[in-house]
Amino acid sequence: MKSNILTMAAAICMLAAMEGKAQNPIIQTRYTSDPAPVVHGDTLYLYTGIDNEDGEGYQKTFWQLYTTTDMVNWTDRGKVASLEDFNWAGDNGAWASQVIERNDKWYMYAPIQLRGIGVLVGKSPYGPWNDPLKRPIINKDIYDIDPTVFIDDDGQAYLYWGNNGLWYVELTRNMLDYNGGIVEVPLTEEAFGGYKETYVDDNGMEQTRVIGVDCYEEGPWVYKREGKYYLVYAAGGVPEHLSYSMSDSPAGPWKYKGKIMDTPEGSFTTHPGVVDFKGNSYIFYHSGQLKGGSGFRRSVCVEQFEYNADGTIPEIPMTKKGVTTAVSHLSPYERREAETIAMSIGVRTDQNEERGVYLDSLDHGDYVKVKSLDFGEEGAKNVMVCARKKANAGRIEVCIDSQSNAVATIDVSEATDWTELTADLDETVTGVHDVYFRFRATDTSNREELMQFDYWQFVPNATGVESIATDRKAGYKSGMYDLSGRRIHRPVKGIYIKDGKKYLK
Ligand code: FUB
Repeated sequence: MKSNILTMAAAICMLAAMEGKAQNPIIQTRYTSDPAPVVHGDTLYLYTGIDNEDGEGYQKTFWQLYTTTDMVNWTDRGKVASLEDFNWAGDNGAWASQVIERNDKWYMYAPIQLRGIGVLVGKSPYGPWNDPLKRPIINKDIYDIDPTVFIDDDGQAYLYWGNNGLWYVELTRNMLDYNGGIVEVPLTEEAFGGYKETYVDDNGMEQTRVIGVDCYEEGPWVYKREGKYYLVYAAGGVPEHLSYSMSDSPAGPWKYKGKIMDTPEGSFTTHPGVVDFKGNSYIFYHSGQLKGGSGFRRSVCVEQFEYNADGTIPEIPMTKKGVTTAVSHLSPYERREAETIAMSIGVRTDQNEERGVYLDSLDHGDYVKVKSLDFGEEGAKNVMVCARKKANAGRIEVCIDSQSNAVATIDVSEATDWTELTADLDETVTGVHDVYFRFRATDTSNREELMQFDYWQFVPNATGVESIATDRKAGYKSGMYDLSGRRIHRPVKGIYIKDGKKYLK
């Protein structure tokens, strides 16, 4: 049985598909929240919190990583860190984290709600992580959440955080301690457009109200751009919107600059992450707009924007369209993970030690879209998928630009274990195209799951590339070969045809 998120995601995505090119929310396979983007080299790493699919309230136990090189296709890298990485954490409270790289080490500042902010150190953006302190780096009170970390041009690193208040420390060079004490940032009208005041209402109940036009709430995101310091944050009390302040120094004083974005659809919180990547500026946030979503089941969205000439940030509309233009093209001739997705319907990801992350819960009618693949001038001649059958016999249709334009069909019904299966394309595909992988049942009255899908790769039509198969009959092949005929990755298992009979190897 498909879970809520999937059938409902299907509905919203259908709508999106009808609209043409909708990309928000950018992840459709689960509820993601509290986006923390970090750019390193050619890649944007997006750390997210994961919201529970059932029930109300936050049940948050791990963080999930997604990566992109083009801003339209997101590769699910799986559970990147969890409460289990801290021996002092409980079994809930993996709230909004942020990750930063320094001297080839990666630091994840992660709040464990009610227990303080921890810091994990990893050798790569994927971990594995170590908790060298074995205790929180910050543990002042219950408001120690939402850390944001930033390294200034002079090498001084700062950690800011806070709900219902904003604090910062100057981190030591090893990023694991701080000099001086915790500094509280005054929540003045000048700095944040207003402040919250507590009062007792006519029924004797304690309430809060905003004095002024705006106020800081939580979720700070601090960065420097062209000599100016920016502090973007969730503002206004609940429901939250995004606002920002600027300063000439990381220590302030901050000057309120206005609202950036409205309260997101379906969520009483929002949470910013702002980066420049490949010449463009992007703001990440979360909303409750994935079907089945709510204030406790949020989904990460992104919008592109341009700074005003004076460095201020314009008001940025939230759109369903999101970012639809790829900043670079993926090559279809490299092995691609099936969990590299621009848009999907009905699809889940799962992971294990042996395979890493793979697509699961694939039913008749589900699909994955991958955007802007560059097939080049020579084009592709065939395509390989690595999949395995689950309960129901089915096939993968590989379509170009539209779901009604299948150029190859791959039968997965005999792949009882992970198998590389190849099919020739009905036509040579050249130039830049979107690719759909459609999952179809042989018997559509059987509603059981069809298959799992791990990776795929096209083979170019270039001179010298004969085939990717040990046996080319009937389109069942295994192994991938480079121009000199050398195998470039090991087949998991192949179906071979000899004397008209199929053999599993
Ligand atoms: O995800 C839990 C909390 O919701 C975060 O810490 C806040 O920023 C809000 O997004």
